[in-house]
Parts: sequence; C-alpha cells; structure tokens
Amino acid sequence: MLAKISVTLALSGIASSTLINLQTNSANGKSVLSSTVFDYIVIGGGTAGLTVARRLSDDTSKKVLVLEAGRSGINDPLVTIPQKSFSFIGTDIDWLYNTAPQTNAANQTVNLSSGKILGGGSAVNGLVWVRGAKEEYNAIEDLGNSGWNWNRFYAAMKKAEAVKTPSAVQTNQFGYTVKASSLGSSGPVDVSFPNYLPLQHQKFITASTQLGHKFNADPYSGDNRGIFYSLASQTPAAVRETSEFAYLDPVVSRSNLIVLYNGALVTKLNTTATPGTVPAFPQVAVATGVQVRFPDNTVQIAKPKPSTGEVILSSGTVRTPQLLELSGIGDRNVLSPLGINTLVHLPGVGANYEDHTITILTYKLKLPYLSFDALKYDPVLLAVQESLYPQGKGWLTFANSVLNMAPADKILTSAEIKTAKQILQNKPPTIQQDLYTSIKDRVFKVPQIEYLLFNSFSGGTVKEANRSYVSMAVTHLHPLSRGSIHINTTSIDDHPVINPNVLESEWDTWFLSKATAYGRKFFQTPAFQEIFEEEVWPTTALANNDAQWQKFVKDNINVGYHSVGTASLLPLSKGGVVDTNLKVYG
Ligand SMILES: Cc1cc2nc3c(=O)[nH]c(=O)nc-3n(C[C@H](O)[C@H](O)[C@H](O)COP(=O)(O)OP(=O)(O)OC[C@H]3O[C@@H](n4cnc5c(N)ncnc54)[C@H](O)[C@@H]3O)c2cc1C
Ligand SMILES: *[C@@H]1O[C@H](CO)[C@@H](O)[C@H](O)[C@H]1NC(C)=O
Ligand SMILES: *[C@@H]1O[C@H](CO)[C@@H](O)[C@H](O)[C@H]1NC(C)=O
Ligand SMILES: *[C@@H]1O[C@H](CO)[C@@H](O)[C@H](O)[C@H]1NC(C)=O
Ligand SMILES: *[C@@H]1O[C@H](CO)[C@@H](O)[C@H](O)[C@H]1NC(C)=O
Ligand SMILES: CC(=O)N[C@H]1CO[C@H](CO)[C@@H](O)[C@@H]1O
Repeated sequence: MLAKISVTLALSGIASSTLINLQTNSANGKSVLSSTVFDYIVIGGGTAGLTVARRLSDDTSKKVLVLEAGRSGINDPLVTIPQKSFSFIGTDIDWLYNTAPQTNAANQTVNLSSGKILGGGSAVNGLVWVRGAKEEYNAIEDLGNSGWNWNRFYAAMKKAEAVKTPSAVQTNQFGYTVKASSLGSSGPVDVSFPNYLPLQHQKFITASTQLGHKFNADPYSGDNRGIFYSLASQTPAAVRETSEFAYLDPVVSRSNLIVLYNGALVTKLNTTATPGTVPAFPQVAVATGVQVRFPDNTVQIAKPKPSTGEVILSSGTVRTPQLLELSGIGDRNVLSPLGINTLVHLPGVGANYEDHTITILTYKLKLPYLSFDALKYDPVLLAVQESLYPQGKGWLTFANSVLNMAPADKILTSAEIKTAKQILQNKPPTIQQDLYTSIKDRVFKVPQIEYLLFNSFSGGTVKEANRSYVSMAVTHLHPLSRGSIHINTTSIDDHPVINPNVLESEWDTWFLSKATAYGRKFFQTPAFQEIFEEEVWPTTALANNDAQWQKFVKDNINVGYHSVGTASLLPLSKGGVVDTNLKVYG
C-alpha cells in the first residue's frame, strides 16, 4: 500500500521525471524524447512490458523507456476491486476489438475486449493465477525452442510470486489449501485467496469429487489435473495486483526508468535495412526509432542507442503483428496489396493465431441462495458489501478461486475415446504440422477442458427479477484451429482483422460439444441439486444429442480472451517470428 500512496502523490504533484502522463504533461514527454537515447524501448506497458521494464532497469546504468497508450489504473475501482473484473468491457480502458465473422460458427463476430491501460490484461482480467502441466511447457522446448522448458518457466513463475498462504480462519471457513513450496514467496506479485468464497464454488468442489474428479491439493508444481482451489492475483487486502502495481509502483523513483503513458500511441518503427547474412534474409531490418503519436497528434521519435539499443515489442497479441506489419516486417502477400514495402518477408507474423473457445451454461439457484446477481437487485446487500470491502472482506473481494482442469478421458466414454482418436487423425488445414502433432499426442496426457463458475447470469431467454443465477464456463484448452491477425489498412487507428477461425477443425467442434454436454453432469450431482433449481441456458429443451449440442456450440461460441500465437517463439521453418532469444528473425 505504501508504494501505491507514494505513486499517487507523484502523479498529482509536480511531474515526476519517471512517470509522464501525456494528457497533462505532453511538453515534458516531448523534451524527454528529444533529449534522450535509450538502451531499451518497451512498446506497450502491459503485463509483459512492465515486467520486462522493471527487470531491465534493475541495472541502473541502463536507460529504459516504456510507451503505453492507456492510462493508469491507480485508485480506479474497475481495476482494483476483484469482483469488478470484466466490467471494463466497453469502457475507456478497452481497445474494443471484435473478431471477423467466424465462418465455422454461424458467421458470428465475437467480442475480444482487451486492456488499454498500464498493466494491460493484468488490470482487467479474471485474476485467475494458475499454471499448465509440466508436459505442456516441455512441449515448447520439443518444438525446437532450446531451453524453454518446465524448469525454466517454473523458476521464472516462482520469481514473480509472493504467495500468501490462507489463514486458519480462511481454511476453516472455505477449505482453501495450497502447497506453499510450489509457489514463490518473495516476488513482486501478491497471490492470495479472497476472504469470500460463494457457496456454489464450495459445492463445485464436492460436485466434482462426486463425479469422480480428483481433488488436487498441489496444482502449482506441474500437475494441474483435477478440481482445486486456485489463487488470485490480488493482495491480502483484496486489491487486484496488476503489473503496474506489482512491478512499476515500487520502482517509480528510478531515474533510469521513464514511462510515457495516457496517450503514447506507437504508430510505427523506423528501421534501416542492411544486407543479411543468411539466404532467407537478403536484407535485415534494424530498428532505429519508434514513432509515437502524442495526444496533440504530433509524432515524436523515441530513439534507441545507436548499434546497442534495443526495441522490445510487448503490445499484445493483436497489436504486435499490427506494428510489425505497418513497419514492413511480415508476409509480403499481406503487405504488398496495401502498398507497404516489405523489408523482411516473415510469413509467421500474424499467423498461427489461437484463442481458447468457450461455451457457457446458466443455472438458476434455489431460494434463498444468492449470486452476484443479487448485488444488482438488492441495494441493501450492495451497501453492506461495499462497506465490508475496505476491510478486505465480503463479496467484492472475490473474482474466482475454484477450477476444474479435466482430462479428456474423464469427459468421454470409452466408445467416445475411440471416436476421438479417429477424429484426431485428421489434421486441420491451418495448423502447422509439428504443432498439430504436439497437441494431438498429448490430448490424453494433459487436461483438455477447464470448467469454472461465473457467479452470475450469462445467457438464457428468461431472467427472473430478484433471482440469482450461476454460469459454468467450459473452455477448450488446446484447440487445433488456427487463424490470423493481419492489417487490412495502413492506419494504426484501424483495428487489424482478427480472425481466430474458431471451430475450423472437426475435433474442436466435436470435443467442445461433448465437454459442454458433460457440464450438465455437475448439476445432476447431489451437491449441486441441493442449491440449483433449473437449467436456464441452453435449457433442457436442448436434447442430449450430438447434432443439437454441436449447433449450440456453433451458435454460441465465445473466445477466452486468451489470444496467442501471432509472434510465435518457434524455428523459422515452423512459422516462427522470434528465436529463442526472443529476437525477431531478420
Ligand atoms: C478479459 C480478460 C480476462 C482474462 N483472464 C485471465 C485470467 O483470469 N488469468 C490469466 O492468467 N490470464 C487471463 N487473461 C489473459 C492475460 O491477461 C493476457 O494473456 C496477458 O495480459 C497478455 O499480456 P501481454 O503483455 O502480452 O499483453 P497486454 O497485457 O495486453 O499488454 C499490451 C499493452 O500494450 C499496449 N499497447 C498496445 N498497442 C500499443 C501501441 N500501439 N502503443 C502503445 N501501447 C500499446 C496496451 O494498451 C497494453 O497495455 C485474460 C485477458 C482478458 C482480456
Ligand atoms: C456465412 O457467410 C457466408 C458468406 O457470406 C455464406 O456463404 C454462409 O452461408 C454463411 N453461413 C451461415 C451459417 O450463415
Ligand atoms: C522515421 O521515419 C519517418 C518516415 O517514415 C521519417 O520522416 C523520419 O525522419 C524518421 N526519423 C528518424 C529519426 O529516423
Ligand atoms: C424485487 O425486489 C425489490 C427490492 O426488494 C422490490 O422493490 C421489487 O418489487 C421486487 N421485484 C419483483 C418483481 O419481485
Ligand atoms: C478490414 O476488415 C474489416 C473486417 O474485420 C472490415 O470491416 C473492413 O471494411 C476492412 N477494411 C478494408 C479497407 O478492407
Ligand atoms: C458484451 C459486449 O460488450 N458486447 C458487444 C460486442 O461488440 C458488439 C459490436 O461492437 C456490441 O454491439 C456488443 O454490445
């Protein structure tokens, strides 16, 4: 908290040399850019950008610049209050992306909101703090990325964390358990359990074990299978941790770290072409400047140190390929029609795009059980919870803390497993061969579906007044379909065409349909029967057959806001964009 208070002072007082708000202090920003050359220029002060900037600026001899389009999240309840996660959609801190029409999902366009703010996704996301399975990280190395394996990821994840183990009172009340030694204890990011766990989430643990899912007491050391209590990226006082709060605030007085935010929109990289040394790249591009558009629409140039300075692109999955392409680095077939001179022909830019696919079921709670819906129809309850929150207590402290990571063979019958293995033999057209093999071979080795509860109504034709609902999100963790994110104009102000190409693969549709149908089984357990009255979405009018479920999935697909792949860490021959030093090829 101390750090947060001092930052607030710095922001409201005379311009600090480190944090420069361009809406209020544009002149200071301009003078810094014209007078300084930087060792590192970080484009995008999001989850990754601020983390990297903090680490690089640990070396006080290096000058580090961060350029962020969005504002600060300090003292903004939309950011700080866990219960308000997802409320940023449609606000000033949302980039407001939508996907292109999804041809394999009833031509729908799907919202793909994304954080435009210091902290990026970490300031707006669901606060769920989890790891994948050891096997999945090692698969990254097996694809040809030497050194990028579980051991290295695990050490880095622990370095980030300061786990707060649950108090005896919390454990007694909610059942929370965590194996502290599987997490870091002295990193910058507080991860903890909230002081409130809805009854339905507690019952979700029982419902899962009643269905034969394993309770996992140690999901953080490489085996994430089963139902477990998941930590949240929040402080014990129930303030969301963002990369702004965790990484930037504590070092805000460093004079070698300069952050231009609230209107530092990077529009393009300036590059110089020099002859290349390998046949794939007759010429290579070196970033010599970064064009930054200020709120007054002037473009200023941020300059890396000649020959040694580095430019780091961390503007997220949507805008990283956009900036590369606008700067002439990408697929010639995308750039030429737009009149952009291709400096480096790199077809992986914007390709290999993947997002998780999600379906949602909604159930009505029996009376007198309540969900967050009640905060909207019961003003007294809302007032009580708002008064508890400053003490770090009550409903507003909660975003999510129970997950079920289900293996495929838990969801499918033995007959279906046979069918699954046949369907998996068909490689979808858009996925690269080695990625396909890597995923296919692990379908029965690592969890494939994440089941989690949203503590509110999501879908359905009838929403009764003064009644509370709970939704179950069914997430396919390893879809095979691949899409792309490419520019279709030369303007930074136009969103690129975002096409996750969901459900292209037969496997993705078939398996998500099975997993969605399986979701109903949780609600048929004694634990859930006790508290839930009825299914309101899709409603039991939707019969339990493949055709109906597949239509439901296609008509109602969501994406996970977990976009990845458009600047892949992979060998060049497999469609990579960066090498194992995270340097862009060419
Ligand atoms: C709604 C939502 C829910 C999610 N839930 C979870 C969850 O519960 N758990 C989990 O682990 N993950 C979750 N995620 C995913 C996670 O937050 C992201 O994977 C992560 O934040 C990505 O980090 P990043 O640094 O690559 O990009 P970002 O964090 O998006 O950072 C990119 C930054 O660059 C800035 N930027 C972009 N273009 C420019 C430009 N041209 N000039 C200047 N600045 C620019 C952006 O404003 C942003 O701050 C969720 C994401 C969303 C959106
Ligand atoms: C989707 O759009 C395409 C092209 O506009 C059209 O041919 C197709 O029939 C549409 N599909 C559905 C399911 O509406
Ligand atoms: C950057 O490139 C633009 C043209 O794209 C040019 O006008 C400008 O002078 C360049 N600036 C530097 C510092 O290279
Ligand atoms: C819902 O509850 C509010 C507040 O208790 C009450 O004023 C309202 O009449 C109720 N509405 C219905 C449809 O029961
Ligand atoms: C770019 O693609 C979007 C769809 O994502 C479309 O609405 C827009 O018209 C396209 N722009 C151009 C110039 O083709
Ligand atoms: C939930 C939500 O914000 N939906 C929006 C998705 O995007 C479309 C088109 O921009 C909007 O109309 C929806 O309201």
